[in-house]
Amino acid sequence: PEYQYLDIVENVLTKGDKRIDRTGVGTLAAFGAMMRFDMSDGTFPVYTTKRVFWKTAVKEMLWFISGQTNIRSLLQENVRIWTDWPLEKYRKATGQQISQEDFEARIVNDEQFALEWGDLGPVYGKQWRRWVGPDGREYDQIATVIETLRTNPTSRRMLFHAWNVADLDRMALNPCHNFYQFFVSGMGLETDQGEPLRPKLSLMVGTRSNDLGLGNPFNVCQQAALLAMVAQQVDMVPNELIWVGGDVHLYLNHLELAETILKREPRPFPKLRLTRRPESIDGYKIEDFEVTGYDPHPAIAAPVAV
Ligand code: THF
Repeated sequence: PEYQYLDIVENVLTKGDKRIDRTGVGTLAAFGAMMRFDMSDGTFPVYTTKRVFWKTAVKEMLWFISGQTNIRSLLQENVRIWTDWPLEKYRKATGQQISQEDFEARIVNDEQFALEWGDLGPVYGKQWRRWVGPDGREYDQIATVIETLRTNPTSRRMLFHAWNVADLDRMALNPCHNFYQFFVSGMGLETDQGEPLRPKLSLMVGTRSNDLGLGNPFNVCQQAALLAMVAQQVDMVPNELIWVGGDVHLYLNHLELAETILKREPRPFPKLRLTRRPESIDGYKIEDFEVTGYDPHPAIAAPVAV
């Protein structure tokens, strides 16, 4: 279960440093945290002390992988977690107090409107798949990592990241989860019968800023999903997901949420199985994720700071 997460939440709640943050909501913050999740037995680290909408989180990961940066394709999948940023921009620019529902409907139904108002700038998907070098060449970091995993799995350079300094001021929000590094162990091993054993693949993710109430549960399960997909593509077994956080914080309007989950008894994590092996990392769909044994406590609604 999620004891590591609950420890971080408790530590921030009781000892966090109070400050007014960029959003004006205010946080309690601490610096430097790590969690390790063993996925080698099929465990899918989806927290249970509140319901986590893991399909939404995995759809967001599929959207990153697709290289897209417009909220239109998210909304077509009924994922609404990125609407607030373009909506705020639209309201400020036009002075119109359009509702979130009307804005989302317009993004979905009006392609021209979506092109003009739905793009988040060069955020995750762009940097992961089409990082632009000084000469204009585009770099597909994901394809490179997968290629290196296949050809040189002891490499210490199997990583991708989104902190493209030159692009930061054109992003709706600077990337929170940045540094994704892979590590392979157990190469060249066989069973007693001489059958080759699949190597084990681990993923470590460095996060500069983490909203413990909303973002963290999403990030951990979607990063676990990424590890499962990449491992399947390169014929390895998922091993450990290691999550590292810099500024880890609780928004001041999430303190009740934090107290509630700390009072609840965590339950075992569910299991994940990929029901199909797509041709490439680009072929995954949400239907490929089969999650069994997820029995969470009730969801807790909480506002997102923009
Ligand atoms: N900004 C802040 N303040 N917190 C974040 O977690 C965050 N993100 C992304 C970008 N900026 C952030 C956006 N990710 C939810 C979940 C993830 C988000 C934003 C919002 C959210 O509201 N989740 C609800 C409902 C989910 C639903 O709509 O189904 C939940 O209960 O989990 C961190 O990456």
